[in-house]
Amino acid sequence: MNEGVSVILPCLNEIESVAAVVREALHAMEEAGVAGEVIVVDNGSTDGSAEVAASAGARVVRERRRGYGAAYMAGFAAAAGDVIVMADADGSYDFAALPAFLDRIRDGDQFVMGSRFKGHLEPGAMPWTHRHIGSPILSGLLNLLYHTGVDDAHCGMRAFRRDVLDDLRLRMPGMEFASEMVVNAARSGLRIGEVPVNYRVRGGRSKLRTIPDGWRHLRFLMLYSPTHLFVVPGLALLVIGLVLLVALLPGPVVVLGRLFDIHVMVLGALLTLIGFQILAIGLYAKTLAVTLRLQPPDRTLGILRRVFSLERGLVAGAVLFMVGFIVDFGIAATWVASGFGPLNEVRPALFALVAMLLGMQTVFSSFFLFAIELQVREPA
Ligand SMILES: Nc1nc2c(ncn2[C@@H]2O[C@H](COP(=O)(O)OP(=O)(O)O)[C@@H](O)[C@H]2O)c(=O)[nH]1
Ligand SMILES: [Mg+2]
Repeated sequence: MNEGVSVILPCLNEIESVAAVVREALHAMEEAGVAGEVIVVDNGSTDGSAEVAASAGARVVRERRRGYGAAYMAGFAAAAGDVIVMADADGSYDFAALPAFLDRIRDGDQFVMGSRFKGHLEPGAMPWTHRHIGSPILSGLLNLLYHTGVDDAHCGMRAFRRDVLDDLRLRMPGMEFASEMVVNAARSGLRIGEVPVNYRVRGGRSKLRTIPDGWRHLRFLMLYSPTHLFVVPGLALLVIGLVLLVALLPGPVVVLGRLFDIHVMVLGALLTLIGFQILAIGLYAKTLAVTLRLQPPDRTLGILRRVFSLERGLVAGAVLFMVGFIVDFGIAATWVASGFGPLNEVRPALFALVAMLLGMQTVFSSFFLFAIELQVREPA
């Protein structure tokens, strides 16, 4: 390969390993016959890691913002190479895999992931809870939601061509940066390759905090897909709620010998309203994400754009509201006609309440959706 390679190592208090890793990376590049540099990105080491890394031959970059993602973003900005290789500064990744990464890139892969599960996993290198609980759950969810096809989504050894940086849209400052990169590579339709890497017991202490960092990954995966976070659960609750509400409107229902009555209808009203709220937030989120070009248009948005217009929303909302209003008006009229006698019209009253609320929500949600579409989009 005649292009330069930049190996980037984020480093937070890795004095035990960083110098050896820098030398290992330089040696691997030499063996592979490629020119390049090793950049160590430090943002707050207090153990002298930066100085040691520099003496071992690395270029040290300092970043003010804390975090694994922030460190990498600073490293990418400083990199001179056309190909960027990422790895930890803790001695855990075996640079024997470097030529395989470069081969994949040469073959046209735009983003290459390491896989520790396909390489040799040294006993004790990965805590049991990460290997058998955290990693399968987070990798599984990532692939379920974003179809990346990557087998070890949290492997820290990766490579890509610098010219795909814009497609990767990297923003996340913490450990969730690792997920962001894979999700965006898949979303941008990059050609993703995979290479086995050996994973060894690290020197020093891990900076990954299982619960807070696991949560940051999970939070990222949820936030990044409004369809799964809002639209699907919202629609499900809305449908269940509406079925209960409508089925119980005429009167109690007996199913399998059990009597379902007004309380279940109240539950139906609750689910309907909750479901509608969640769905509406999902549609705003989806529209915003696509309008701001944070994600490409997808099927959910396609359907929304075909079905929705401000005018249709306003008419539908007004009709719903009027239905509720007429039902309530009827109840009031009966009451007046009976000389303000006893009244027990809870079922239709509940139905009317839900219809009016949904009607109002539909009207104002429609204005809001329309405002996002119209005002947030960049001028052509
Ligand atoms: N500069 C910098 N490096 C970090 C930070 N957090 C972790 N790192 C480095 O990122 C790499 C991955 O972190 P590590 O603790 O090994 O996590 P693990 O591999 O998931 O156990 C290591 O080289 C760390 O020193 C940070 O906040 N700033
Ligand atoms: Mg590590």
